[in-house]
Amino acid sequence: MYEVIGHPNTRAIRLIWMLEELGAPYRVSPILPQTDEARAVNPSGKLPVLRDRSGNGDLTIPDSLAALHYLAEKHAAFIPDPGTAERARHDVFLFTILDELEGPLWTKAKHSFVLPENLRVEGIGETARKEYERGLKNLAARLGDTDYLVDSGFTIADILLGHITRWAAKAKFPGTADPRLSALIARIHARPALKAADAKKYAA
Ligand SMILES: N[C@@H](CCC(=O)N[C@@H](CS)C(=O)NCC(=O)O)C(=O)O
Repeated sequence: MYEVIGHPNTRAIRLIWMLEELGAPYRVSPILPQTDEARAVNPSGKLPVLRDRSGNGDLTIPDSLAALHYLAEKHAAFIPDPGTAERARHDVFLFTILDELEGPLWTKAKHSFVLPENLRVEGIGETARKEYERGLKNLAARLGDTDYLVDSGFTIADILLGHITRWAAKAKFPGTADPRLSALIARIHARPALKAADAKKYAA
């Protein structure tokens, strides 16, 4: 049984979505970042944390992308084999999405409500929006003619893109004008596992 520690309003939804895709048993502890409970499992107070007590030990993974990799490799699903061209292509998508799309979104969030007010830089949101827009254009230019980001099918890179684009819509960041990228995003958002993850409600 896995435990996802973190409210689904946070990046924890990535792990809940992945566990639904895998059909693996899990429970969610819907705690908020920077609470005593969060700091008890991750000294930085950041969430999510994945806990796996299914083996001999008690493994905690305090990062959503590390946890997605762990789950994908453990279940041999939703990630291309290591050392292959497909895996390299997958990892390019994953890391550039993290860098060029999540980076600006997180900058906007930090300067809107995460950082203490005296550390927030006014006007940085507009720079972040532009950077995000450029990241979307770069991503559209890299797309192949495939149903998901890589040829072998749905992967954790699609989960990352699906989560980030929903987050961007909430932050009122621009969508893409590229028809192939918007079709890909719609396909990712239509995954039944995401609907199942969304259907579960947790108190904050
Ligand atoms: N790279 C980490 C980032 C985790 C993170 O920053 N989570 C946010 C919530 S989605 C958080 O805990 N923010 C509180 C803070 O940064 O102090 C991951 O992907 O898990």
